[in-house]
Amino acid sequence: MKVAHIFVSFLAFVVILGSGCSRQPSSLFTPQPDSNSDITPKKNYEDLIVGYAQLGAESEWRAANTISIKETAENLGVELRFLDAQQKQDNQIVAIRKFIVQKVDIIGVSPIVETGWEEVFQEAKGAGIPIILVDRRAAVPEDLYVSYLGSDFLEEGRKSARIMADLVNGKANIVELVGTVGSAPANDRYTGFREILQEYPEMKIIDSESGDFTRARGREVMRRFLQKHGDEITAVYAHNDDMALGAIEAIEEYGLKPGVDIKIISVDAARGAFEAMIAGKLNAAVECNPLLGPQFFELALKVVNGQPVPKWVPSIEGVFFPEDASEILPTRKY
Ligand code: GZL
Repeated sequence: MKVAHIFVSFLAFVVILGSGCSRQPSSLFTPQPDSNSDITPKKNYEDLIVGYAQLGAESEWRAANTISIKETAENLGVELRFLDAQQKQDNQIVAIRKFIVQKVDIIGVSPIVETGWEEVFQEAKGAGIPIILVDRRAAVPEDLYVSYLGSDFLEEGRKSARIMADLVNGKANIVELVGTVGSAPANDRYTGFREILQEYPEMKIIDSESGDFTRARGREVMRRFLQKHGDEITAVYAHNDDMALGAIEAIEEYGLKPGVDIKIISVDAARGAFEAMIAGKLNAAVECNPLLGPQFFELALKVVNGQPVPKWVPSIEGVFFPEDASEILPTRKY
C-alpha cells in the first residue's frame, strides 16, 4: 500500500508539473517577463491601421500630397482608410468620427482651417486614438495632438517678401492672392510677408483677397484687381501656384506681360510653377513640400509603438528661380 501510495503521489506530482508547463503559466515553470521588458507587442507597418482625413483636391500641391500618402501606405503595407473632405470642415470632422468608431490605431488630418477642432479631437483622445496634424496646423491645446508634420508658413511669407524686395528694388504696388480663409498657410503667409515689408516703405499692398488656393478663383480675383487698379499694379504675391497661374491668365487677357510688366511670386513650387518660370511668366517659386507620406507613416509607427516624437517635424524647403527652372524641372516629383 505504502509503495502504491508513494507511486500515486509521484504520478500526481508529475501531472501537476505537466499541467503547470502546458496549461497556464506558473511562476515555478514559466519565466516571468521582468518588470522593464516590453509587455505590449511592437506593431510594424503591416499591422498598422491609419485613418487619414484629407481636406480636398483643390490644387496641384494637394494632389501630390494625396499621392504621397497613398503610395507610401501601399509601399509599406499599411492599411490606410483615406477620406477626402472636398474642402468642407464638417466632412473632415465626420471622417474623424468614423475613424474613432472603427478604432483605427492613429489618425492623420490636414485641418482645412485652424479653428473648430477641439471637440472632435477631444473625442479621439477620449477613445485613446492619437492624432498627427499633417501639412496644416490646428488651433487646439497641444495635448490634443501628438505631433505636427508640416512647413513653416511664416517663413514662407518672409522668404516671399525678401525675394520680391530684390526683384522690384524695394518699390512696388502689390496685389495679394490669399489662400483659403482661416487656413494656417493663408494666415501665416499673410503675416510673414507683412513682417518683412515693414523694412520696405515703398513696397505697398494695394489690394488683397482670397482666391481659396484654386486657379479659377485666382484668375477671377486678378481680373477684379486689374479692373480696379489697372497699370498701377506692379507685382503679385500669390499664396500658391494655382492662384498665380490663374493670375497669369488674367494679366495676359488684360494685355500685359506677366513676369515682365507685373512681377509674380508664388508659394509651393509645383510643376506648373516651373513651367511658368521657363515661359518667363513667373519670377520665383517658394517651395512648400507636399511629399509628406514617408515622414507621416514613420511618425505614426513610432507613436503607436509608444516611442517619443517631436511636437513639430518641419518640412525641408528651398526657393527656385527662372534661370534654374529648365534644369531642375525633370528632377521634380510634383
Ligand atoms: C500648404 C498647403 C496649401 C498649399 C496649397 O502646406 O496646405 O494648400 O500651399 C494647398 O497649394 O491648396
